[in-house]
Amino acid sequence: MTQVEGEPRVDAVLPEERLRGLFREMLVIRRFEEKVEERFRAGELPGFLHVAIGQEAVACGVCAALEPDDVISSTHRAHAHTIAKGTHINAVMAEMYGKKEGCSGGYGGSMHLYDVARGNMGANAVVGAGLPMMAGAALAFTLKGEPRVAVPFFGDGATNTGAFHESMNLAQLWKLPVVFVLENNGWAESTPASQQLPLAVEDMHHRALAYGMHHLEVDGQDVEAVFAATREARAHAVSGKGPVFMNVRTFRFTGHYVGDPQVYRDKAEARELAETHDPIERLRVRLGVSDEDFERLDAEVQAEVDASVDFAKAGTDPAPEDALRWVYADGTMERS
Ligand SMILES: Cc1ncc(C[n+]2csc(CCOP(=O)(O)OP(=O)(O)O)c2C)c(N)n1
Repeated sequence: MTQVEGEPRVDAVLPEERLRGLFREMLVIRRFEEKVEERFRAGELPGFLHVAIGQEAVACGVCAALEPDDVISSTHRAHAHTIAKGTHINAVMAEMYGKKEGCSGGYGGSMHLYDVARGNMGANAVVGAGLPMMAGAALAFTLKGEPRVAVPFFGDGATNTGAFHESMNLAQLWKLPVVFVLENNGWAESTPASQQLPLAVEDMHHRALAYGMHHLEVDGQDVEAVFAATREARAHAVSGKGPVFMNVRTFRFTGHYVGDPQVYRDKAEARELAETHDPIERLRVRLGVSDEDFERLDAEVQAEVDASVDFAKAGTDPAPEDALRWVYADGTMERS
């Protein structure tokens, strides 16, 4: 991680208790995603499914470093961000099953998870579409004088969209409190970075330099590093010095979507990556969690995830007559 030039160090070190909490959270997300993958393959879940197995430390490290009033936007790979921002897995699982008890009332599904009360302004299936929303939220914070930051998560593929460049440009021009979090896993669907970007993945900070924006390089498999970088980025952005771009290097252990045969990828290499760059295993070693303690915790977490499936299955189907309810304004907004 590179420290922002001239920035004082902020409280960027996690006490062990919080680190243990993050270890548990990362495990919850991993087991949750394995479970939704299993249930999807069993034909129980409608829609399309993208998991972020291997990227858990990014979501958890970033969200742990934010204040409760800060907001995020997410992508088609949204489960980890949503859980890390505080939504209970029961509400996320119920959303997977299209139930009213889901965090989006059963209308969104995997790619459209949101939870405004917890500062999750929504996952978006349109690549790059969360960035202008977060620039807008940050503009509102600035105009109202509120010390909050807006944080879009996005992938390397999204950095090729117009929405990315417009948002970066305006955010820097107006010194908006945005922390841009690039989850740089080197893939956009089946296209490797080398075929979709004129820059190498490690050189992605040039995207920020083009706008004169501060940037940080972060090891996304190390939750402590992600946390520390986000604390610094947040301090910088909220102090009125302008946005920060975080190039967070991470790995996608699985296919783009559940069911992706990954014919474009060397499977042995992907397997090896999962063995050598697992953020959960890395933290397990760092914390010295014994096999016995891990098994106990894992069983507890697995039981919680299983219970979320029971919760979801017992949920209520949205009524067909409510289908357009969230499409149009409900009349509470006055027209001029
Ligand atoms: C505007 C737009 N273009 C194309 C797509 C199709 N699409 C869905 S995911 C994806 C790849 C996104 O890659 P990246 O932003 O790197 O995110 P990652 O999948 O690595 O998390 C594409 C091209 C889309 N959903 N929206």
